[in-house]
Amino acid sequence: MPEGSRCGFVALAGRANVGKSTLMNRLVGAKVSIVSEVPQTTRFPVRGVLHRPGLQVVFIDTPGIHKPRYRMNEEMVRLATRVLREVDLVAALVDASEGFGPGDRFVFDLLRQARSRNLLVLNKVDLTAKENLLPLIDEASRTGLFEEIVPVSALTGENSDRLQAVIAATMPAGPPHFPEDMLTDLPQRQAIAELIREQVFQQTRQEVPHSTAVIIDLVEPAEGGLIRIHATIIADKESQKGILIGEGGRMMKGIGTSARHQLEEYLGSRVHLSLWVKVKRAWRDDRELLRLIGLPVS
Ligand SMILES: Nc1nc2c(ncn2[C@@H]2O[C@H](COP(=O)(O)OP(=O)(O)OP(=O)(O)O)[C@@H](O)[C@H]2O)c(=O)[nH]1
Ligand SMILES: [Mg+2]
Repeated sequence: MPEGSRCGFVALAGRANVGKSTLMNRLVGAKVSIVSEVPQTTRFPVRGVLHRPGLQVVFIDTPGIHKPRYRMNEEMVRLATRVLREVDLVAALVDASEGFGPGDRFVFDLLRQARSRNLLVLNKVDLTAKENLLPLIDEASRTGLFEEIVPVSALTGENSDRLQAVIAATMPAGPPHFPEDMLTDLPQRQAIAELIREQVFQQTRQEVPHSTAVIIDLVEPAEGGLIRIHATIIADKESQKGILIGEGGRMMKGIGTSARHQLEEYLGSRVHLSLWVKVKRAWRDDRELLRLIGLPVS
């Protein structure tokens, strides 16, 4: 072990949509986890690794903690809660522009039960006046749960250096866990599915994002250095299939074009992407399918 080397695991936790994935990408300095304005975007823990001389921090972006209505969501919340007990530090996030609500207090209760070391991140400070932070800092201090309270904007990067320094200071001694150039351990197929799903989440509305999943059917090198990808978007109703395809196939085309750009950037080569839409009723309660999309139902 290199002398003075430190390495630790840090969970990013909180209710849905507070900016956990945006913050992880900011701290790691690369796009590792997908982001959208739709709550419950992240469906399973995603690891992102920060490398500094003598220091490695393995961040674990977790699904937003929420009231589950389907087996899929039960599993999302179970995985997120389990991570709290497995890490050296929990960075709990709240949306500072909204203040604390019952969802945040529920997360605080989980932290208390997990007996984790915690710090509190007041995110989205770009959306609120500084004086609104004081009552939040006050209330958070009174819980006795947090070693530090750090206001940041994951979107603009404001104060994220300070957050990084606070986190780094708490990391235990130990050798690096991941090789130097590894930013995530997400398997390539799953990363591809996530990038396509991100476009579905960003381009559709209401219930459609929540009722879709993406399955990768094929990834293979083709002539001219091209990578051929076949993927199926699963919907749970005919009507959602209709929305996903759109008038004259317009929605499918929009999702396909932006997903292809994202995939080309991620894979560093040209991509030929074919997308299909299939209806599979009640897939969110289907163990087989959940396993296929990376949610190992116990
Ligand atoms: N203005 C502002 N928006 C932010 C900030 N951080 C995240 N967002 C936005 O908030 C929305 C949710 O961000 P995500 O990073 O997907 O949130 P999350 O906590 O990972 O959400 P789930 O995975 O659904 O639990 C997106 O539209 C982000 O662009 C911030 O600091 N400021
Ligand atoms: Mg997320």
